[in-house]
Amino acid sequence: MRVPVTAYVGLGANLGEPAAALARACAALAALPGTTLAARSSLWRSAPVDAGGPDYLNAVAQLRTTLTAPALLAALQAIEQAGGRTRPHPNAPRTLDLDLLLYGDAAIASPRLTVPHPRWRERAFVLRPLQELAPQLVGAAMLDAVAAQRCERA
Ligand code: PH2
Ligand code: MG
Ligand code: MG
Repeated sequence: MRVPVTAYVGLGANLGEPAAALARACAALAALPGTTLAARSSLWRSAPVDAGGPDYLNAVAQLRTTLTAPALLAALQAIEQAGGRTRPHPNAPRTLDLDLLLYGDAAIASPRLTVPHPRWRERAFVLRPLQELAPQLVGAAMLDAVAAQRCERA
């Protein structure tokens, strides 16, 4: 048996019904094999970063999982597909985006997967919900650096 790993997943949506999409995605995460949904952040409303379109709803989920990181990534992509995700161009508005932010203390750089997520420290819509679940991972200086990004509890 593999030992469970604590992983953090960023959830986002800015098309369709974002709150419903995020709720369904959390249920799908909780139903993954070998996985429990340990905690879920509040919903945060955020201005699009490096992108256009409507405001996003964002959240972070904390998982305990025996899935490998590549298996978890594949599962996240399958949940995105089930949520109607299309990929017309990078950073296009989306009905559901699930990003693997952290997988234990693993550092992975493969063609398909980079963990920790390369931009997790730069984004208020990741740091603020993550701070609710794992304050030890989000220092005050990190939050100061993203203070100009509009991001408020929904
Ligand atoms: N996701 C992006 C690009 N920009 N902006 C916000 N506020 N929230 C997101 O989830 C987001 C974004 C690419 O995945
Ligand atoms: Mg993303
Ligand atoms: Mg993504």
